[in-house]
Amino acid sequence: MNYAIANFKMNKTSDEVEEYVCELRQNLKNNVKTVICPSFVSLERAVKASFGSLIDIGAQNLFFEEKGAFTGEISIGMLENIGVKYAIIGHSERRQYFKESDDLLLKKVKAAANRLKVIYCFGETEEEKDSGKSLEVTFNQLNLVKSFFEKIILAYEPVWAIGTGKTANAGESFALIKELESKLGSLPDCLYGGSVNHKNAKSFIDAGFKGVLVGSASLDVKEFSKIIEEM
Ligand code: G2H
Repeated sequence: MNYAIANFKMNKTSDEVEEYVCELRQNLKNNVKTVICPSFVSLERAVKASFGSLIDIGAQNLFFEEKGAFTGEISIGMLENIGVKYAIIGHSERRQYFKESDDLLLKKVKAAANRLKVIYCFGETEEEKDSGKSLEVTFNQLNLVKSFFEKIILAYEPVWAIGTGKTANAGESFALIKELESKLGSLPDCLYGGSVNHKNAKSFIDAGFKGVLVGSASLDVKEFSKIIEEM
């Protein structure tokens, strides 16, 4: 089963998310696990709109504590309670703009792995790639969560390819995944993310990725439906 996961980032109101899910549910494929990750405030309506369809709903982030004085944070229990099934952890935008550290990401994965399906993102920056550090950086990012490999899925998102229109070469990217697999023993299902659209989605599946994590191109329901169709 391949995955098509939409990461809306900070886009779309709840009305727009509901309308999107209602349209998308007409255009699904049995062999593609489709997950929509809207903002926190739209999650509950997205779950309701997806009810009885093949779509699952995911959060873009979470906090590792269950409750308490953590102003502005959302717990796993709160997500479970409204029917959220997936959560993205470690997206490069969280690492870069919100300074999420390895220590924090590990706590999040540890807290969520038994309760939600975690999509753990990893990938090197352009600078790291240019200095020949892709393998070292991505190995360290994965090694951090190695003990949770049986419970999570991965998304390789080279930072230089995110929202830039520069797509990584599918074959070269999967070669890196193979190297990581041989260094780490085994790897969970790994998706590709970074400027995916309906024209390039299939190349990542053909190369060996188990699906795609789509940002900008997922915002248009017709384009995201075409991506699903291509897989
Ligand atoms: C990478 C991706 C989705 P985009 O962040 O997670 O976004 O497809 O816009 O590069």
